[in-house]
Amino acid sequence: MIAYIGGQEHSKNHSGTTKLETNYFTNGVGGHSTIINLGFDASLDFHNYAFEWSPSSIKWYVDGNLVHTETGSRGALPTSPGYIMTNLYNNMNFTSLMATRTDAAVNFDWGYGSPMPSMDADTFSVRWTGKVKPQYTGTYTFYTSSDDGVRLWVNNQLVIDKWIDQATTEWSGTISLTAGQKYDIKLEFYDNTEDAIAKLSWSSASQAKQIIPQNRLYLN
Ligand SMILES: [Ca+2]
Ligand SMILES: [Ca+2]
Repeated sequence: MIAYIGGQEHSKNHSGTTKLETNYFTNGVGGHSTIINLGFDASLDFHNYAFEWSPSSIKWYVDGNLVHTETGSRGALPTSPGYIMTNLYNNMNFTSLMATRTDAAVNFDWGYGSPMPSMDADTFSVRWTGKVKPQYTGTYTFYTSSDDGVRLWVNNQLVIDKWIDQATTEWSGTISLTAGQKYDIKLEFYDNTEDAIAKLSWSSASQAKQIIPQNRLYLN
């Protein structure tokens, strides 16, 4: 499933930032695009974009207001919630939102590229948010591998804080978790120049180190 919110046109001078495009993909099939007039210029102020998945509907929100609903009448809705929400920004400080989608895991090596063809290859940022549900009780170690900066919160605790330009580097932090409980997770990332890499893994005494898999991630 990819639920997507983005400007209809993308450019550095913010033309086209008065509209959003929503779309969803089921097993890779899209074609459910809807253009929404925002009634404001999204580049001028901070606005909150979100969507909510359930088996029977997907709802898109702007500043807490429902702007669009899909119920499957245009094609089957995605059936799995096992994803993390992804906001893509065309600058390094999360103020120029380009698109919202979901990812099945954070395991990206964009090289000298970027997450979207219409995004610049440098000076972009990505924020992933959702929930993580551990299989075991105990102390978990979370690992980021990134180029460049990275910050990670688990259960609203800042466990990795390396908001710096850097070649690919792995950092880690630990937190105690309880099996089967969902915890808020937020990962922030920026690329300044050259390579762009973002990966998120975990391990515990009972859990071999792995990229946090789709079946342990939730949108909400
Ligand atoms: Ca780059
Ligand atoms: Ca870089």
